[in-house]
Amino acid sequence: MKFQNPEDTICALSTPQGMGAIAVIRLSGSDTFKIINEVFSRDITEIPSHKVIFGTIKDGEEIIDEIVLSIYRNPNSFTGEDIAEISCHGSTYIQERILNLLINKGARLAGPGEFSLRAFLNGKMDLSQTEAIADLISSRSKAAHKVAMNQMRGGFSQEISALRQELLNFASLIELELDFSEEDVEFADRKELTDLLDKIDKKVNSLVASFQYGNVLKSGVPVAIVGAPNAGKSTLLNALLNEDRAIVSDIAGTTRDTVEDTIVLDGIEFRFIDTAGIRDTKDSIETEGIRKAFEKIKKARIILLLFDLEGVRDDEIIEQISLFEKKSVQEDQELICLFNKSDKVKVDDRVNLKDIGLFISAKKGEEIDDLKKILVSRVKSVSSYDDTVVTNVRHHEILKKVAASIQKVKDGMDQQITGDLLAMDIRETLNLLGEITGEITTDDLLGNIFANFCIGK
Ligand SMILES: Nc1nc2c(ncn2[C@@H]2O[C@H](COP(=O)(O)OP(=O)(O)OP(=O)(O)O)[C@@H](O)[C@H]2O)c(=O)[nH]1
Ligand SMILES: [Mg+2]
Repeated sequence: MKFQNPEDTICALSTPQGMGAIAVIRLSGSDTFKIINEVFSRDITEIPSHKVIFGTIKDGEEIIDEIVLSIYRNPNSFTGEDIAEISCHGSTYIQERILNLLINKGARLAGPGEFSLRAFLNGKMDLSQTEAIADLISSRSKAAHKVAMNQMRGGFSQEISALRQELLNFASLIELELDFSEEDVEFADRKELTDLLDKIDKKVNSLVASFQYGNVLKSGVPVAIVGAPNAGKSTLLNALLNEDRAIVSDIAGTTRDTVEDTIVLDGIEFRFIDTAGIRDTKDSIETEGIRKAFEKIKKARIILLLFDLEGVRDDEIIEQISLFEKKSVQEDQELICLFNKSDKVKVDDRVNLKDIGLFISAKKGEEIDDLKKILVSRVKSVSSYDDTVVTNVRHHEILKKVAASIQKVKDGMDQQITGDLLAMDIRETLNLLGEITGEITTDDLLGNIFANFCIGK
């Protein structure tokens, strides 16, 4: 991606598209105040930073709106540049008129994430903090909010930067040795370097592992509801969501496509996926539904395997569970067995099932609260969102490379490779760590990151 001129003064709507009570239009760059002075009813030249003033926006003699203007003078602003924020009435017509007016006076419409890009380029935030803004904006649960907030406030960056700094000190010492190569001196204590590498290795591996948890916190924990036709999967989905989301009927094969919806339990977002009942069928649409069901099972973090207690013996159920576990449950997935329609049978007789799952009545809503508690505890048992967790795919990919690169350095030490080769391998690790925080960047990297931002941020 080619960046547009960073010298331009940019403008964009920073509130959502469409009508609202108020809309905010943001302007950033060196011509900000000059442009504002041409369209605003008051001269703002003498108005200090961080002040809010009332006035009108005018196109020639025509008053477009009564607005409130917020002024931030560089370098004390989000982007580090002069910024003005126009809070106008949220009519789409007014928004359009004001934006057009600003563009006519010399501003340019901002690209996606261009305000954040400038904040990064002007040293207001590092790259991972800037990325956290996008996560913060899209957070929908307490957990997602908390990890994004921690990352935005620099918790994650500080850990990475601290590791990088320590390693950098070592790299410098080793490179210094190279300057004295004739004299056979060792400035960098190899034992200390090994300890440091072990420490970084441990930290990086725990961060890599935290992604599995971090990723579900951010995008919701996918929970697939599976089982034979008529087991009550759709009834269970409806009970969990507390609404009539999926069609329920006593006809086997009612659900053909997958039906998904989310709820937040104890601060964590869960995405439930109701699937087509699994059975042998000649119906081509149903077959496609079953194929989709298996696809969803593969991607789920938690699988709810549902059985109809009525008319099926315990040993049959147990056999089916073990078959399903072998065939369809991966190592990183959790399986929860549910025995449904407990209102229709004598549960006390089903002693063999007692310890391997939960008796529920989806229809009567019985034990659904217990199920919710189990779901939360299964997610929380993995980690806590108070720790630093990696939620960003890019960071995860880089950290995996860092782990491999550290291993290479360690191997090199074991094989007592020469200082110059060691220094090169350490440089590689340093560069990778630097890519997370943005100490090392390329236009391509920045282009990819900011292309996913919304315009106006
Ligand atoms: N008595 C009783 N009936 C239930 C219970 N749960 C579901 N049912 C009934 O079982 C039938 C099938 O329910 P569904 O939720 O449509 O079953 P499903 O697993 O989604 O079925 P398919 O979509 O065909 O795979 C309906 O008549 C439900 O009312 C329960 O806990 N108790
Ligand atoms: Mg169904």
